[in-house]
Amino acid sequence: MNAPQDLRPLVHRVVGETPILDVHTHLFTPQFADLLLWGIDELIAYHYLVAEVFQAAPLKYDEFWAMPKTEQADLIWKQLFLERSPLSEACRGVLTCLQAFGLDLSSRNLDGYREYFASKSVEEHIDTVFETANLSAVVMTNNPFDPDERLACEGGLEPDSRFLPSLRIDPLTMDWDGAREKLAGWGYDVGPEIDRRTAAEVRRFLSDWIARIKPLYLAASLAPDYACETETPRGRMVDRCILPICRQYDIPFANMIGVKKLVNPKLRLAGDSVGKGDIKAVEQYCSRYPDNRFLVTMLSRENQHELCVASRKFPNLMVFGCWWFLNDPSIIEELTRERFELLGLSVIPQHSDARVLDQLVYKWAHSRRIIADVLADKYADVCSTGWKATEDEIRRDARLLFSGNFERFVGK
Ligand code: RAT
Ligand code: ZN
Repeated sequence: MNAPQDLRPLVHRVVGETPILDVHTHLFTPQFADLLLWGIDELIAYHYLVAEVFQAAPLKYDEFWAMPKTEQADLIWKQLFLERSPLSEACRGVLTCLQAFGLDLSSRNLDGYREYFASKSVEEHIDTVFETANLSAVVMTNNPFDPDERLACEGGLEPDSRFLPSLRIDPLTMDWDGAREKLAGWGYDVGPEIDRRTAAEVRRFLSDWIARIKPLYLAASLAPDYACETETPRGRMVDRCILPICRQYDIPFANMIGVKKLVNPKLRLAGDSVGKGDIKAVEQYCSRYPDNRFLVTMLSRENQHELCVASRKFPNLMVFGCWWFLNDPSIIEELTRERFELLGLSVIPQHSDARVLDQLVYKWAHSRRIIADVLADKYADVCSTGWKATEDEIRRDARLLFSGNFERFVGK
């Protein structure tokens, strides 16, 4: 009997060589100027690390937020990198980036690292990062409720093949009263109830923004109690505004389910938490609206198995990413294995959620390695039956995972 093929080195090479289309980030084209975060201070003052520094040291919220970014970074560097070892995934990510840029980690010299970034232009750095992480494109999170973003793209988006748009509409599903005030201020005739007239005006607002930025999908993050309901403001919003517009423009609705916003508001962006969602919501939306397509990620680890099962039932459901608190090696490995076993290659295994350009480098280096390892195990399992996987087939499979499934699902 022939020995099974040892495909591990080949799978790692192929996964490394396959360009990635990153389906969810918080990055922006240079058109958005300062909204595109990059460089060492942004990397260190990332909100994942802000939460960690408040755990490690007795700090006062007001004092921390009053500091300029460089001082916040100095403090986090001292507390999380010098006074204890940087073992968390978010800390390790900073080190992976510095290493990839050829900096000497043994120096631990933050000012020396700052000099490297100060010598770069943003355009040059975008090229370096895309090349290092081997990315074809990233999807932005374009939020029309954010005043700075509105300003930056009022006249439309300059097309940029590396930064693709998505329309993010959380206030419509999470805070109708707040959203209504803004819509009214922009000239939409909306009332407190989502009745026929208000729903038509919300659809007009969404149409205007779809025309302006041409998003690949509409997206909302949703609370753990998200349910398929028709009589609550959120339910009416989805049923009467979001899903009809998605059908009209033939784009998916991305559901990011399970976030508990601001359980500690003093931590600001770092103050959100996780709650278990109800898979029934996903099943019912997919079943009641067969002409809509749903990209779904859930934040709670406890939801992952049932989400895979739901995806087996509904071709209009595509699971994506290991979101936020799930974007840690042990959990990525577990989820990736579970997904390949239940869904084969019909999944988008990861997105980066990068908020800082440089994070593309570490988030993808770490995830690529794990995904390649799990894939290699799965090829080994099938090859032990006598099935032979060729390099071309492995390349084809990697393309599906890292861009093809998404492109097909969004219809591009
Ligand atoms: O991962 C994050 O950075 C979170 O703060 C959120 O942005 C989350 O990913 C989201 O898109 O709501
Ligand atoms: Zn995000």
